[in-house]
Amino acid sequence: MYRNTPHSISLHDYRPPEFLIDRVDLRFELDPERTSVEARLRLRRNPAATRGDGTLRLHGEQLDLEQVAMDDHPLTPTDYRVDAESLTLLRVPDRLTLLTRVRIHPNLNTALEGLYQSGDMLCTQCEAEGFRRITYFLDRPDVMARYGTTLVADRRRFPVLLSNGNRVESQDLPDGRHLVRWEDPFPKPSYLFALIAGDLSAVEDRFITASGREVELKIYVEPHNLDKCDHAMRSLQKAMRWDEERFGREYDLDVFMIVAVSHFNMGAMENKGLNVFNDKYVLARPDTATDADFEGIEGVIAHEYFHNWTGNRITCRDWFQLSLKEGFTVYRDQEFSADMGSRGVKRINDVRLLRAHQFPEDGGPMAHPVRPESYIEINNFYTATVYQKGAEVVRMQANLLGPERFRQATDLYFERHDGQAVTTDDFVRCMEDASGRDLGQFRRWYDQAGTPELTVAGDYDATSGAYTLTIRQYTPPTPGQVVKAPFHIPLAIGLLGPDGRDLPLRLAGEPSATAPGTRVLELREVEERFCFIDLTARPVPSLLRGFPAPVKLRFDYSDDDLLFLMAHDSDGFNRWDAAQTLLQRLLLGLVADPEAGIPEHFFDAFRRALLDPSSDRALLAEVLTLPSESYLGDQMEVVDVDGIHRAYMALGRLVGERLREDLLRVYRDNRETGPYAFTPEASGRRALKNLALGYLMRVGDAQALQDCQSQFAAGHNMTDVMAALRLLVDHGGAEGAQALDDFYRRWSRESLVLDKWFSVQATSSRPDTLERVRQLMGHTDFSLRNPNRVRSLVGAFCTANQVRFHAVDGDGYRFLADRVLELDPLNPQIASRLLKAMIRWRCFDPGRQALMRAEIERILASEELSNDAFEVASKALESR
Ligand code: 7MK
Ligand code: ZN
Repeated sequence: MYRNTPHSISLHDYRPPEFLIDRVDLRFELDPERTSVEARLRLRRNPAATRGDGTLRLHGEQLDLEQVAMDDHPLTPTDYRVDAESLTLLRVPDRLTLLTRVRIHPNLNTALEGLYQSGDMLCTQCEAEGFRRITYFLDRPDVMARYGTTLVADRRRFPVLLSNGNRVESQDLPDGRHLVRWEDPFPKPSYLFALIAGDLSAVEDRFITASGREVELKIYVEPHNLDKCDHAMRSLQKAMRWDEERFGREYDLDVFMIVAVSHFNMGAMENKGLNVFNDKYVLARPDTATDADFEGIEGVIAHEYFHNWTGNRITCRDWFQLSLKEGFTVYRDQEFSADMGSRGVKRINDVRLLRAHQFPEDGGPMAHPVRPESYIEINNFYTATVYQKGAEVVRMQANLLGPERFRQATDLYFERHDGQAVTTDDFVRCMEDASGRDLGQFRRWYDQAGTPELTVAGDYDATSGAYTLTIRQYTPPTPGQVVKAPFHIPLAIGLLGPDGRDLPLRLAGEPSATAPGTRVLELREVEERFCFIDLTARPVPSLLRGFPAPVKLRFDYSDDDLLFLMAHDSDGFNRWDAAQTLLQRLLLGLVADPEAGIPEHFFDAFRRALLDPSSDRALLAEVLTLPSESYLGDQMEVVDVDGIHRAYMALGRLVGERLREDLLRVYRDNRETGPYAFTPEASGRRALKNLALGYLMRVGDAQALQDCQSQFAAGHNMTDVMAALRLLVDHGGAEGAQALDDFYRRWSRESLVLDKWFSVQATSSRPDTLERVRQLMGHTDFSLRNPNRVRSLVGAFCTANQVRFHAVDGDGYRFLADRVLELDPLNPQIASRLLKAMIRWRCFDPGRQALMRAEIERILASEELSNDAFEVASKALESR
């Protein structure tokens, strides 16, 4: 062992809190160097808890304790104990008022947890366990209290003082200070507390709720960003309306505030009435933000807003239940975005993300169930499994129940549990109670880790006209869970006839067929058979339509089957999936044999798709996008880093060469004409055009280069500028350098745009990229203290540049380990996230394995490693 193994926390050890807190009154005297926090807690013994040893232990970290008083009597150090993590009162009555005063130091808080300084403002981040860095408290989500918060600060430096709830008082004080008091009428767990102090301006609007109440909406930003808030405000209003219509959820306070901050560990935070955002998910103007940024903002604004009901009004009993609020809220934001844009394209992108991040996580050393069993550091469990797979698990229940029943079930959930801290099991029980369905076996999705593999075989018997599907499910072992019980899996399928149309479906034993289209089969056993009858020819099965469950599918399709599905499947998702399977097959074929030819029918299909006048451009762009190099790696027994890169480049170039004329036409026909609009139609046009330009640039002809340069120079919008810049940087030479220079000169004062400048260089596949990244670490605009900047340079290089990060000499690994060791003392959350880039080290060849292992060991050997990084590094090395 390298260091004392930190304590691991288990779900089975959950006990209700011995004390409850009914009310908290906080008084902050704010100052970046030393802030004083006075807390008055009204506590009482929890009647539902078993009695402990008579002591009261409050969480608290990095607090300078100045005063403790119980029921207005000052305590002396013999009445309590203080250690690095807690304050323990030795003898306490059944009811008490506890007063503490502590000092904290926001300017020294580089971890960005608790109260910290971001630029000239002060802000908080308390989820999951940051509140204990602000004051002594029962910092656990099942302790819900009413909060009153008084903020005192210098009026000139901090004219705006915000906290949760409603502003109930504001007054000037002597010495240039002022005071603002906030009162939050809704009981909440401490992780939802927030405060903001700064010199901020607000964009204001309003919303009239379904029942006719007026809500004030405010987005607070630094004054120079006031012109980048329109899209966020419109997104918020859309989200509020949608939640009323789709889920019957109305907003409940008179004001809803969003604040954009530039130093933030995550995307955003749903603090009651005062959402705090990474400014990346607020600020957008057509010339500064891409379509992907606009989409991200709409989705994240909605996500945080939706938490008001799924998270805040109803919260988690403990952090093992994180997916109760996150899985459900992600499902809700996915559905919202599907309704705002193109449902089909949204589903494709969500599944792409799930496959790219969650599947590998589920197959790696940190695999965990949607409801984890144990953790060392909860911050390591804000994962693709809890979020994205959690959303899939909610989606499966919504699909199993159908829209009406699901709505009844969520109504029941909101009514039954309003104001409570509950579990994922409580959620499923509402699904059962409202529908009368038994979800006993379904619950395994919450407690078994791993991605089930469905192996499907189809057998057509021409004499009887029967087509039998045999389906086996198998879930590989995951750490600590070797044997898996079978899952309850909804499987939406259709059968295509020789003309490409859906066939009527009739299972043996059924009196008649269902109408042509999709049917949902429900799997429960390890192996099941479904025999379809009345078929006059061998059908082509369209399996997993719309991706009904987070599983992997194995079916022995021929190339012709895939081309057929790609052309005819009535399910848009499966048309895309067939194309991706085919592309993956071609690419892996090229990896195995670089001389393998590409069959002519592939180019024909590609061309037909490209020229189909009826097709939706956004969907088409998805169909014609090659699977990423890292995704291809995930499909191999041993990742062939360089082989994949060669194949990827070769196929891209071939497509460019063989379809040059058609691509050129598509490029020209879809160029920007009017002003920028963020609509599915317009962004689909841009996606397709830029995809075409990408293929053309691979060919390396002068025409494409010229088009690319003009697109960059025209600067219609950031989507087109970034697409061109990326291609020019990959092209290299004087053109690439010039574009980077121009871009820097134009945008060096817009921090979010500058992040793009860093990341476009970090993700270039040019051979000298790591050298360039190292240089950029020393750039005056680089800082390890800004998480967005770290992600845009270091994160982008290590997670979105497989061929360069995994360089055979191990230089990428050394670079990452050095950054992790440098960052860990400053910001363990960011360090630990970066470190996850090496967690799948066992998927590579022995040489790379040894190099990565050595770097992980070097990190683990560090004396002062955080729990965050320790957990990831030690789990990475655990024997299988
Ligand atoms: C999203 C928690 C927060 C990872 C992804 C988010 C976080 C981490 C936003 C922070 C959130 N509650 O709303 O889920
Ligand atoms: Zn969330």
